[in-house]
Amino acid sequence: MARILITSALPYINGIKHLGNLVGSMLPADVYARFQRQRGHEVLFICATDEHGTPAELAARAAGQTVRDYCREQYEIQARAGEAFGLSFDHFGRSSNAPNHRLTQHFAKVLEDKGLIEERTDRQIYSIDDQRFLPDRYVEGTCPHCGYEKARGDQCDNCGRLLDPIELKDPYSAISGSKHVEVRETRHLYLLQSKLQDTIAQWVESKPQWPALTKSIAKKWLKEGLRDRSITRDLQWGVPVAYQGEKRPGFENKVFYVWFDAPIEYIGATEEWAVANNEDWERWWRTDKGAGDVKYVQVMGKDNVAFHTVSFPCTILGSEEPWKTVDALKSLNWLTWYGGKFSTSENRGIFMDQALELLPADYWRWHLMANAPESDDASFTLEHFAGVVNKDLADVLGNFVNRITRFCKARFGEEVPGEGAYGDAEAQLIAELDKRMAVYAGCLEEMEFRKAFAELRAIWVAGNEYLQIAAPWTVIKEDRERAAASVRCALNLIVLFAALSRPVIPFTADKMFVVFDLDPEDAARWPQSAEAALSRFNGGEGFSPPDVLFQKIEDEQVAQWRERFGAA
Ligand code: B3M
Ligand code: ZN
Repeated sequence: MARILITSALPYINGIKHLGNLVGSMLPADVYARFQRQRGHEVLFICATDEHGTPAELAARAAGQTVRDYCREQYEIQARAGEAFGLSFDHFGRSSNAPNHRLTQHFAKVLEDKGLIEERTDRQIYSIDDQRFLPDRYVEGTCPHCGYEKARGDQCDNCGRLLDPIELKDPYSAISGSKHVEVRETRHLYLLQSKLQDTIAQWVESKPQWPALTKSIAKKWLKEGLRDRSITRDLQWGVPVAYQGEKRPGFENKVFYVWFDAPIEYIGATEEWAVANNEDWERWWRTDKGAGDVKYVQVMGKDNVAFHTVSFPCTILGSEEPWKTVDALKSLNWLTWYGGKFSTSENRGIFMDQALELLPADYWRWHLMANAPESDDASFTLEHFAGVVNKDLADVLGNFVNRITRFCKARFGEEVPGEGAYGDAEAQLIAELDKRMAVYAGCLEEMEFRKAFAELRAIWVAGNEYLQIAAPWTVIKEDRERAAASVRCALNLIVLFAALSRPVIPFTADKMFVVFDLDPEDAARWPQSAEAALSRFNGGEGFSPPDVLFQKIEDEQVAQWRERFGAA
């Protein structure tokens, strides 16, 4: 039994997440966590809301709330949505909680003691009307290189050049539009990442098993050379620049930069979990306290990879303390909404709470994971979604379960028939299943989700084909024993399918176990072989046919939803 720590990128607090966010980190992490639990490993699956930074302050202001109240409310909303989607976090924490404050301040102190932090004076744009400094994206203006008039402070979208906000011509506040801005001096803490270039390069080299997308992003940053980066901001809401309650002189009105504290919350949330459950968090995070044998897996969208392969490792490795670092890092591309961006403000796309008003979680979970944006960006369309649900879930899996349970009830009663013996057809099926199950488990282990779920679909199809050939509804007319054996085999298949499908469609899998009155936790233990799985029931076990497992999606529904969610 291995110990596996899994973290999903932390969803930002400002508003409920859309389907693209869901499949970009939380859902694949959940599927992997469920799979590893079923395999019998000790899993700790951690997530949290990422609550600091300018966007949270602005969203709170727009909502007419204090940022504290806003975050509390949004946290509850996201926690509920996650639960409704079956995201099986062992803990869903908050980066604004005390453990993260303490740990963030601890890391800053240690890094400073190692000579990796220094105070520097910056020149930044200050908005007099907004009464705040305008970092990064909060100032816009004319690009000094190409003359584009809506260049962002950190980058020009027209020519692609990276910018320093003070280079912009005719700068204005992206918050209020005000041009009443000036350059002011402000002091910040800088993390001297340039000094860690070799440390990080060596560490990245030591991870040959990282997937190509992850590795290429890390290498690109290393090649450009690590730049020192400011880790504080002129803001109220965040982790104070303090140590053991003492604010740093001159930093009374500053906090740590959100991207400095957010990854530390992986550790902070583990501590929250440990405190709530009387557990030990250090055995998951400190290699001197037993975390040496933990496998640590991170899952995130591609835009977060640099922060996890370079910035956060600078914090962790720079401390020279024995912290656990990531072993496997799964990164995903974008899911688009009809080829464009999901957008709350423009009412484009489906958000987590809305999705569940339309259909149960498993419909979405299956479609999103079976078509996960892995090798490339993927486009979500309602038409494709409906096609996949109708075919894979309703016609293939759902129909199999409903057809065989009803047939058995009608012809043999509500007990698994014990007559007849398995023959060639079953032997062939078992051979095919064994092969496919090995491929499937291997893909899940590697977090190759599209391939994994193509294989799972093939397993369901193999069951259908078997039933097609065995045709108990015809055979029963001449050979009742033969029909009984194939019905028994098919009923056993339902339990096997449930166990194999549970990582991705947990609610349905549990309904399938309930058909036979099995305890899901127990019945979902990962099947060792198809042969063993298909001889679970030998006859006499009771069952009751379930209601239709999956409803088909009608064309009119698709048309309605297109209208409602702004399909292009
Ligand atoms: N909150 C994801 C985002 O908002 C970001 C992830 C943090 S992971 C430590 O883009
Ligand atoms: Zn430009």
